Amino acid sequence: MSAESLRERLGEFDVNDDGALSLDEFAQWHATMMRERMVDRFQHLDADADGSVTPDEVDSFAGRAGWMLGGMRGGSPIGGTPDQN
Ligand SMILES: [Ca+2]
Ligand SMILES: [Ca+2]
Repeated sequence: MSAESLRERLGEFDVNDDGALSLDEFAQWHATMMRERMVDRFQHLDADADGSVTPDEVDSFAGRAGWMLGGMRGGSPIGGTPDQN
């Protein structure tokens, strides 16, 4: 995302049009950006795009990307002692 499009988006969330974002305005902007990222992540997880993420889809995504698992595979316990060889 370029700085220019960020500036444009800032304008969208500048509700009282004073040229700057108050905390409330920024919170709205931030929530929107987070939501976009969250939706993006959801769509990555939702392999068959049916609008719901099943445990199998999570497993398969984790297997593909090592997402949130630190790339662990097989029987390694999640959250166990770090294994850095
Ligand atoms: Ca404002
Ligand atoms: Ca699905």
